[in-house]
Amino acid sequence: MNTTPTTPFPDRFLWGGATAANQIEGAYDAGGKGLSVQDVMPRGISGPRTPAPTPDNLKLEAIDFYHRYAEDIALFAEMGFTVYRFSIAWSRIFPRGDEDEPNEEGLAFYDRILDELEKHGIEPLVTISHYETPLHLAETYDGWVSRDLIGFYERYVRVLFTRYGARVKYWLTFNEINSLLHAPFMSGGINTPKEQLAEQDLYQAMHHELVASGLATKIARDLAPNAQIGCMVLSMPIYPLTPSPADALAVMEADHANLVYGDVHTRGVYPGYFLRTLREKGIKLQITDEDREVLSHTVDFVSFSYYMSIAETASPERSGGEGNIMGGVPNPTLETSEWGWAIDPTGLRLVLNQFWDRWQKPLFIVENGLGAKDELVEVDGVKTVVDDYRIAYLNDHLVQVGEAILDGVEVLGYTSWGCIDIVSASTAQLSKRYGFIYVDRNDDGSGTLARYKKKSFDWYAEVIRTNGANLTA
Ligand code: BGP
Repeated sequence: MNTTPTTPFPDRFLWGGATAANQIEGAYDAGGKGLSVQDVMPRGISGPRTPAPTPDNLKLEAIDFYHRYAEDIALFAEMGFTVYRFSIAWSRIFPRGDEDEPNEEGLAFYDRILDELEKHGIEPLVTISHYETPLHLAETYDGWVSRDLIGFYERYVRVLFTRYGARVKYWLTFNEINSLLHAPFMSGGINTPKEQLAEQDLYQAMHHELVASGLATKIARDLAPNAQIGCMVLSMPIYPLTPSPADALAVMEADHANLVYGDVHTRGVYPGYFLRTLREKGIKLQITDEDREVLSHTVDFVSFSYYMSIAETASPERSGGEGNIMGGVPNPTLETSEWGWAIDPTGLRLVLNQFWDRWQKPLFIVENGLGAKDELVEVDGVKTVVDDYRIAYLNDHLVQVGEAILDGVEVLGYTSWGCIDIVSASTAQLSKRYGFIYVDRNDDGSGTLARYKKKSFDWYAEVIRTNGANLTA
């Protein structure tokens, strides 16, 4: 009698974790790296930019992955990772962003990362641009408002595919491309202050990024023929605050604002509802015939981040949103994390079904996790964190991924966000910890940078070893 425990996860399901260069590497000016927008955002998305890097910006050193990557990747391998998502810092490769030739020291650093991953049999999943636009491009060209950025991005992508195309099977063009309108400086390197930014320029920047993403997909067919190119969006199921048709309409309109990016990446054209938005805003996008041809190069898969769901209402007294970047109103039926993010595992099943039904493209969950205040303790003389709350959060969300797979959704893999403690994006804190591995560094910059396995480290290793059979509904 077959005693192997059953699991909905397919045999080749990829299990791992995700990070981003600006949140993990540190060494912000080493190896020829130029400044990125992150180096002048000491308080993350929620704070002002500074004229130059300031010592209170934890990202300048982060957790020093730049020097400790071999130790950290060995820990990922000990958990049994079969995939690891990381970003390449654009300003390590092109320090100013508009040079003709790349920085060899930067390229060599990512060669070393790929060597370590290869040594452990871990598949690399590379984000080409993860909120890390070179600062020079922001300050000189106003970031993606300028059509010149398409050419700079193309040059960057050609270098990456030529150098790494044979070693990297999975590429993501832009991290959470749909956050652009909400976080223009962090997401699009747009230097003009948000309150002074004309909508015409903002939507033109969106168009430039979508064209650049399509161009990366088109180029990959020649330079990296064995690679799969994915888009990456921030997912956020939206529920009507009341069953009123007005709230249902508010949900449809909020959903459209998020889904248009995935629609363009998978269908290759702007949907009618988006053209209506442009008409009603009086925006006339500058779109060339070449742009239209480039947009027709659709992605191979859709990847996304999932943390929370939100509610939406048409009523004028709607309160401010709690979302990590997007708007919406708090959902009174859901508990929230210590940072106010709604905890909704069912929402992950809903968004997997919505994306699959809408786009019929394989899906990849490339961010999901719980940011929490962890306490380092000693258990049997060993330093650790008893993070049962994180195990419960991840277990409940992974159970819902299994439900979606049983619903017929094709899911390629799952990389938990912040598989090791790193600097948060929205607040630039280290105290908002996501990892299976605790890093001894605090918000005031103190700490030894030592790594300690949390209780969730062994739990996740068992999830991977059993391919999800140890999850409890
Ligand atoms: C997403 C970003 C990630 C990560 C995540 C968690 O928007 O793509 O880079 O930071 O948010 O958010 P935070 O780090 O603010 O907790």
